[in-house]
Amino acid sequence: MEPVLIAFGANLGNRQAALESALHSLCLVPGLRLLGTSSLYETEPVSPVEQGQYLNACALFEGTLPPQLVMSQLLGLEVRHGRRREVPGGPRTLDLDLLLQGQRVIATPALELPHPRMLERAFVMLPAAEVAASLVHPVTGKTLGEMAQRFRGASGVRKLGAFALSAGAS
Ligand code: PH2
Ligand code: MG
Ligand code: MG
Repeated sequence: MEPVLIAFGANLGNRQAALESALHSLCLVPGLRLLGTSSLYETEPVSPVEQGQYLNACALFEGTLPPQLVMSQLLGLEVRHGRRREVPGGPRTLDLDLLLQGQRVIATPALELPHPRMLERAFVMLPAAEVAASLVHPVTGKTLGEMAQRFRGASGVRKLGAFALSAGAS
């Protein structure tokens, strides 16, 4: 068993429904077990492409699934939720990023672990630290709680309510 930390984002369509539906689907994947979720956050887009506000959140699982199979689950769910990769960095119906899986460090074209941009992003680090403060980043050797400190009070990231499984999610 190892911790598997996943970031969720959406800024097109029914954002909350997409995030909750993806969370529900991930809970049904054999080899993944949900340990907890962050709050939902509404965040300003960080992109050169003009677009609407995102909903972001993180969920912590424990799992026995190899990271390549976690990634293929995430990509499949993005497609099922109507993700089109038209504009790089453009708006999206669902974005699922594998941030960390245990202490694995991987650099292949298909998969990078830890996620290469996670440490720069308040919209990732604040929810990540909320659900997994004691996880150690395998490259910096610091906990997510420590590394999220610099984003406390950051503008453009607003905590909303709970990110949880709701009855109608599919
Ligand atoms: N994702 C991006 C680019 N910019 N900005 C916010 N606020 N939230 C995101 O999830 C996001 C972004 C590319 O994955
Ligand atoms: Mg992303
Ligand atoms: Mg992504």
